[in-house]
Amino acid sequence: MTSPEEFSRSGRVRHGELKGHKLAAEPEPIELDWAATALLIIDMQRDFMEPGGFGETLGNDVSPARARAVKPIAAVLDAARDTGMLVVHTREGHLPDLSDAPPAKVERGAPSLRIGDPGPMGRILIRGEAGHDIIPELYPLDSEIVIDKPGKGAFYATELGDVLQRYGIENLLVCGVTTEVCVNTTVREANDRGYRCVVLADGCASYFPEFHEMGLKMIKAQGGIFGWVSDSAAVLQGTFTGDFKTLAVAGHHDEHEHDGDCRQVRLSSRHCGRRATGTPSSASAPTSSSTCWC
Ligand code: TIU
Repeated sequence: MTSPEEFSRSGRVRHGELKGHKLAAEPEPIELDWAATALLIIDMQRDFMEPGGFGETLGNDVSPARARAVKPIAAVLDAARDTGMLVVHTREGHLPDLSDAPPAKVERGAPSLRIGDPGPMGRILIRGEAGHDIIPELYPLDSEIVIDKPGKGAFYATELGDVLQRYGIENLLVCGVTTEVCVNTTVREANDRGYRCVVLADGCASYFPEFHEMGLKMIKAQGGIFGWVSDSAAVLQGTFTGDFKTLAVAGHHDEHEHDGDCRQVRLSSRHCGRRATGTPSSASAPTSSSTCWC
């Protein structure tokens, strides 16, 4: 078994792998320690991507954002799973009693349906409702971490900081929706906490194309004031191909012993995902002794 503390030492993606390789990015290429890097997918929920959800009730046409971001994220997610990179999904949403939803947020604007109102995918932006869940194309594996967040930033009132620290994560590949709201807020929070953030331009989307462009510019301006901007092709070509992938997968088999309960999914995770309580859900970080993180 590999504990979270051992993650960066014994995972399939090893420290120093691809040393000297620089990921193409703006404002300048960046060398990352891939064993200390996590893929962070922000709020790819039905509530933001499908008609009848929170995004649409705010007055937005949600279909262009979905058309834009899903495929690039899916490609990087697939590669991250193959190489054993830590994958973290987030979901914005609130408790059914709205005790974690500030009135200032619930009352703002003039949406057709407010947070907590019943909609076609269940109550708008409420945990446990169909609309709150992640879209099928990017659905988390049981072994992946899902962070439920009440705010726009993924660090506010969540366990994300603790989880990343336990796994020795220093760098974040960030994608999701929307570029200027939850992606930007999270990147700013992460930057202040010392993480190197590389935002995947084609893996992000906004309901407003101009905000998407400006949201990315704000991150990479002034020498990368909040982080770097790259894209899915650069990540895939630069990091998940050739010797790196071969070494990574071989390394995994060398050192990983499965017991009868372990269900490794298509070589997709450094941890096997056996979890006593089942589904990907709130607070599914590996804090429980009932969770197998071998
Ligand atoms: N409205 C909008 O652009 N975004 C949000 O409300 N949440 C996220 O960005 N996830």
